[in-house]
Amino acid sequence: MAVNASAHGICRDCLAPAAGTGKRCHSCGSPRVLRHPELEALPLAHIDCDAFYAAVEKRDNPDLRDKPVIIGGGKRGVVSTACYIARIHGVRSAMPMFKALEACPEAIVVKPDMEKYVRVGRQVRAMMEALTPMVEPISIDEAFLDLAGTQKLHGAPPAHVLAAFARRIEEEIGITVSVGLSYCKFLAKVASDLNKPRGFSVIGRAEALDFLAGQPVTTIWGVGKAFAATLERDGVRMIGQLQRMEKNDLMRRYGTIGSRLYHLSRGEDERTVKPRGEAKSVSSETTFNHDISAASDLVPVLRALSERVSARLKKADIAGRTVVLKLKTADFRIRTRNRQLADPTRLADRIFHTGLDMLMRELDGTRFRLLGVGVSDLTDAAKADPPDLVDTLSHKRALAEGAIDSLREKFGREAVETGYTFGRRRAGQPQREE
Ligand code: TTP
Ligand code: MG
Ligand code: MG
Repeated sequence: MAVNASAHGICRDCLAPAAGTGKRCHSCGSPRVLRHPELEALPLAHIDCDAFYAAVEKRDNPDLRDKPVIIGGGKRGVVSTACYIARIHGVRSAMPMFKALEACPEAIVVKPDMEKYVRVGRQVRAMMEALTPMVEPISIDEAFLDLAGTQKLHGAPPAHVLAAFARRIEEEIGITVSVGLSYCKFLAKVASDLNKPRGFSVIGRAEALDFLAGQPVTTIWGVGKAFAATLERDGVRMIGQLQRMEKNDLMRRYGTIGSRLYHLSRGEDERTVKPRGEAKSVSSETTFNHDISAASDLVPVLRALSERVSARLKKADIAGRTVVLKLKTADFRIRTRNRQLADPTRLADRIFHTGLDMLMRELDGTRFRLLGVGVSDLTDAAKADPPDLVDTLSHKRALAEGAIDSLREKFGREAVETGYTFGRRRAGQPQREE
């Protein structure tokens, strides 16, 4: 969305430029006006969703909206997240559930639905990647974005693009985010935390030193409780104190982290935003409870693993051109075999049959402790499995796989089993993926 550039200000509700100094937006009257002298010069953002799991659950169940909500329970019996209403009562992430309920007895506890949160996290990320390819995901609900050089593309400076983004996340996904904008990663991250939820904080170059001086040392990335205690013993509690220390002195006292303290305390952070590298391969493997050597034991496992790989390829909308088989013998020797296909695939059937052909050549009574299969030479799914190259049989199978996938989506993985995996679920359960 193109947003009109303005002098140092924007309304975060209606996105109108906010010139002047008035407290409210002169277009819509909103008090959520963002102003900063460096607003149009700063490119580096950190975006973090607010009370992420809880926000997703509130979105999906409006009855929860005005209530204190805690996501957690399950095996570990701790709080994953608390909504901001529950936080008023002192509930925090990682708190034992019984303590949380002592603090806030009226809280509604919701079991986490990780699949859903991963899905929503991906949607948020996809919307970030529509702004710039320079997105570095940090966790399920946060990422750094470097918007330098995108002004021409967006017809607006980064701050305006980010305000429009935050609004769009609310409208289209139904949760809220907080944005931190600065000139480096360290301060962008610090900024995004300053006025959560629905925050948008800016730390400019001109104010960085003063701002940091008033912050505790724990604000610095990598300074946890233990190291903060060490610093405290040396009489250092605030970043301002670090700013007055010599680099040599800091390094002599604290080693390499001393150099980090020196630079970060002065707002110097050279780290760049690194988009997560494309995956080089998609594979799935399993280690057996007992070493096995018979085709009748290995083949169903290969089938299950091939389906797992195929499902992941389909989900990511990618395909692979080379099928890779991996075996580990009972005496821990690894064998890998590769075969290149005429064209990339994402079909379980093609992965399985290619893998099977390679597997059969390895079966000579050797006992194996691990079997894996995968694809490499990843490409866009658009080029995969051209119908004219796939023979009639596998074309039919492709259609059947599509049908099976949609049945599985409806009824779950266990509902639809192919002949090969039927009854072999335990042996074929993939354990590790990479
Ligand atoms: P955070 O971004 O750290 O927290 P949050 O989004 O819940 O709240 P905030 O508004 O302060 O950002 O973590 C993102 C999600 O990760 C969170 O919703 C739940 C999960 N999580 C845990 O499961 N355990 C934890 O201890 C933390 C910190 C997070
Ligand atoms: Mg968060
Ligand atoms: Mg987070």
